[in-house]
Amino acid sequence: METTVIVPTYDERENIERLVALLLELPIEPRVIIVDDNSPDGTGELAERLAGEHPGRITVIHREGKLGLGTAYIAGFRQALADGSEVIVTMDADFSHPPEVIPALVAKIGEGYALVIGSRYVAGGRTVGCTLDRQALSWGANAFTRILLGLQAHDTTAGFRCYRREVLASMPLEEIFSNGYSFLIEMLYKVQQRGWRIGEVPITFENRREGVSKISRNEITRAFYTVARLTWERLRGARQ
Ligand SMILES: Nc1nc2c(ncn2[C@@H]2O[C@H](COP(=O)(O)OP(=O)(O)OP(=O)(O)O)[C@@H](O)[C@H]2O)c(=O)[nH]1
Ligand SMILES: [Mg+2]
Repeated sequence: METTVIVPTYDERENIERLVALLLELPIEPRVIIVDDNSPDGTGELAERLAGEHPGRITVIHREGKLGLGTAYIAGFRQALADGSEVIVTMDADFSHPPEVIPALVAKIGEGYALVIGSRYVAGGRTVGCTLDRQALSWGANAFTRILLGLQAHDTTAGFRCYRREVLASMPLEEIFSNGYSFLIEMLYKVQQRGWRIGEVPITFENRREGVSKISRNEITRAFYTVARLTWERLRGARQ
């Protein structure tokens, strides 16, 4: 299956070259789309150089400034759909998401799943290198989100995902206005609501080693608002 891996980047100079090399070596021979938001550290120029070295395998989308992770995914989705990709993977550039798991995610799509999550919170999944309070925050946010929204997946904020083309083509991408973690939660909620089959594959999530975090406290607060908004939508839907 024609597979594309979307990697949003903001200041990932230390990571992107090594990550792209690993992706291009995968047996499933994916194409790569890098969505760079004019990173001050020159990640965009480095990505262009890599694209030049691997003609036809890497596309770089440059946006004028830091517009957020959600719209970066959407820009990547549109490009991958236009390119005719059948399977679309999203992952972080910072090696938190192990590239060697991608073939297993894609294989599960082949088994009939519409969305497959690289998951910390199923048997065999784990997190390494994170402080205990960050782990507790992530675990708590997941439990809270799952219960309120009735989500079946266990890792609801994971950015390591694999979508079947039809799922993305059927989603009202322009209506999803939340960003960052909120985008991931809203997307998962909408995919489940539409009755698509969702699977999970365990991963070892490693905390970022190079570069700095771009996810702010503000983003976490916004995710709570998104869960509240979707819960409200869900309750209203149930009453009608
Ligand atoms: N294009 C684009 N990419 C972004 C933006 N914000 C974050 N990213 C990228 O999205 C991925 C996830 O961001 P991270 O900073 O790793 O977020 P996180 O994993 O929650 O936090 P840490 O791992 O602690 O840094 C990385 O590849 C970032 O470079 C953005 O506004 N635009
Ligand atoms: Mg990260």
